[in-house]
Amino acid sequence: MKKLLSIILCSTALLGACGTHKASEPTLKSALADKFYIGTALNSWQVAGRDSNITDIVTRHFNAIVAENCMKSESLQPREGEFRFRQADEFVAFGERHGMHITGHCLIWHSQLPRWFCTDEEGNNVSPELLRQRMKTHISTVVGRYKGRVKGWDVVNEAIMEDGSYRKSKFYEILGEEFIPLAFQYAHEADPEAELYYNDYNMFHAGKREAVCRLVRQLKERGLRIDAVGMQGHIDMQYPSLEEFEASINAYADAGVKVMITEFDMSALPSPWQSANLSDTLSYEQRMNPYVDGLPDSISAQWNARMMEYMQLFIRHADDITRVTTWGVTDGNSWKNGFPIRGRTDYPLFFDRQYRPKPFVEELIKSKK
Ligand code: 9MR
Repeated sequence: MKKLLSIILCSTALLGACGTHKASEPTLKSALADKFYIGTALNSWQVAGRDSNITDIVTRHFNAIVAENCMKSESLQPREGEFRFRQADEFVAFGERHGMHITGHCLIWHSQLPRWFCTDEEGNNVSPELLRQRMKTHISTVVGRYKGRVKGWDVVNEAIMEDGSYRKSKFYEILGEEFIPLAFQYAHEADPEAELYYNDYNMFHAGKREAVCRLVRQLKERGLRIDAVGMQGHIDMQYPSLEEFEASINAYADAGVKVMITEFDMSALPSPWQSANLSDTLSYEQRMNPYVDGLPDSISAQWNARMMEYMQLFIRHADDITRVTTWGVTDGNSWKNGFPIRGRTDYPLFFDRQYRPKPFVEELIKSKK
């Protein structure tokens, strides 16, 4: 009975997610093959193949993957000298099994950072020498393990603020600006063939744009390797404008690096940071989580149109953009359901909760037939 039910489901709503497609049918990755890699972030549950519909989407439509969480320092080295590689090993093996471009995310980041890394048992900052040594050990162990297999690394993540100043992270407090070149140096020493990236959000802000371009130039002047900057694309229905985003793509390309759209998703929900012009009669919770039962057609149409405009922008810049990666596979497993407000129902990704491609994805695929 169960089997019968799953056959019926497969042949109706879930067609497309049940492996019933012909190998020759066009997919996202075939549609974009001459433009850039099209990637997705994967969590460990997805890597383990717990949901075969997800596996089917990932292997049919994407040719690049990035680890959503399992390669962050708190996962890889929760205690000093105790490396835990099981999930990262499985992630890399998944990518290799499916012939995908594999990105490691991320070596040095102020968040998801175990406390021991930058502070001693009393909570005081460690000395610059000790931090340099810990960074080197972490980076060379991790990059060294996946040498030749992980094609590129987000070496430093989110180190610069919107106004162009450096984030006052522990790394910055202890080592100053120097922690960034050091991280790039250690990563390059561990795998000279690997591409190295700087990755950050709000990369369309003019202040951050200028500071990141300056950083790229400084690294290059010092003879250090940096191949690309990752523009995390966590956008919403209003912000940023395509023009702002495009100005940053141009600026980074002019600074002499490739551009990657690394964490692409678009929230369909009102943002607590913008004054949402919604009815006062609803409670705050309802106003901020208005589409629990599904996205209304009119909002869905706007959402798809804006996503298409963004994809067309990326396609126009395909000479400079090497990869576009969505931050998750289907709406149901996006981090946006829990951020910046917990427990909402958001619709930010390329595939919906029923594993169906969104209309703009179908349009993109069709446009290449
Ligand atoms: O999607 C990730 C989520 O599962 C984690 O809980 C979160 C912890 O900070 O990190 C998320 O991924 C982040 C990425 O590593 C860096 N850029 C911002 C992403 C969303 O927070």
